[in-house]
Amino acid sequence: MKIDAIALHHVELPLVTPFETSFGREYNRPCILVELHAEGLVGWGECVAGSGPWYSYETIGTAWHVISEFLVPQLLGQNLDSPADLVARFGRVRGHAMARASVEAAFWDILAQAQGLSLATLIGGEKQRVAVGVSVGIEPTLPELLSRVESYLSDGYGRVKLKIKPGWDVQVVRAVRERWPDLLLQVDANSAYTLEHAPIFKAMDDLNLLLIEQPLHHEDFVDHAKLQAQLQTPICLDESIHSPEHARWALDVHACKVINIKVGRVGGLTAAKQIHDLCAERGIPVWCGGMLETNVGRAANVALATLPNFTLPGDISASDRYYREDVAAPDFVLNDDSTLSVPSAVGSGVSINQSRLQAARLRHLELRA
Ligand code: OSB
Ligand code: MG
Repeated sequence: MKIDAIALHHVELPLVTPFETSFGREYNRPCILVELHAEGLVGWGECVAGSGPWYSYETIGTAWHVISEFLVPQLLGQNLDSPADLVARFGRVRGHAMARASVEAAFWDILAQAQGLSLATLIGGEKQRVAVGVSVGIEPTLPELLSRVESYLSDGYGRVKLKIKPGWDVQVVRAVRERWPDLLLQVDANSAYTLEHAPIFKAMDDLNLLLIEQPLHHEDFVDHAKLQAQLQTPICLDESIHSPEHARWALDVHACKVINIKVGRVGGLTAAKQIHDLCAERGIPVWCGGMLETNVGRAANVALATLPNFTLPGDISASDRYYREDVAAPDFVLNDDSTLSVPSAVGSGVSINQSRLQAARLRHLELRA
């Protein structure tokens, strides 16, 4: 496929409700949408880098720079046979996984269209529905958190993830567990703790949590392995896993028993599939993480989660949990069984709403062969 043109769109949308994690509170969410033109087809990918270097060192600014100066020039006017070909052309780039993943995602969308397949079918997915949950941010008070959880449960979510940080942890999680004894419940610390906090996690060990996500340093495997050895509850790594190699290293040293796969964080769908396959071989369950994506990124997440070893519910909530007016349609709607339906349309299954894109757009760049 000959790549004719690539356009970048920096957009920002207001969140339906502010989202607070251990690194801060967000009211709006930016992203870069990558539009790739080849042989009369148009593919779209979403870059999940944030407004600042909090979750990862990547930001909208670094991603814009790396995509436009280093990734796009590797592709324009070139004939690409496969995603592996594209991945190889980005081989000299160290890091910048979210930038690489967004361009690769647009190429996968085009490839699925060219082959007349849905993205899920193209990558070998088998499910018609994927199990999902909801990630619940830190709230100003416990009563506000309880009413937020209650409202998500009444929407139909069957699995809840609570964001925690020092001072907002055991007591909060215990209160939720006492109110809903059978709820599928997990927590995410976004690296807010050190090994000295081990007693806090031991105190959570009898709360029947599905997993504890990224309690310690965002690059660490060693301390996570020490903590995992003291706990029954599985540790799940998010921030520490940037590639299939990181996944293998983490598993080799028993740093975790579960992995959260995010396409952006691991550098693309090809790498995400490799991590999925490695974990399947080793009996390690995986689930699809989220980055408050628009429907463009959500469609890719839903497709990824159709692979067989995605056995835990993903952070892939329905569209109305994030944005009132998404830049792509149709919206994803929660089914009664806490699942999202996998689009059967050709390609990723969503299309850009041009007027909403233009309304939400802060910056735009077109690059041609
Ligand atoms: O750690 O999983 C995380 C959102 C932004 C950055 C990091 C994380 C998250 C979430 C949101 O938890 C999950 C979602 O998109 O629903
Ligand atoms: Mg996380």
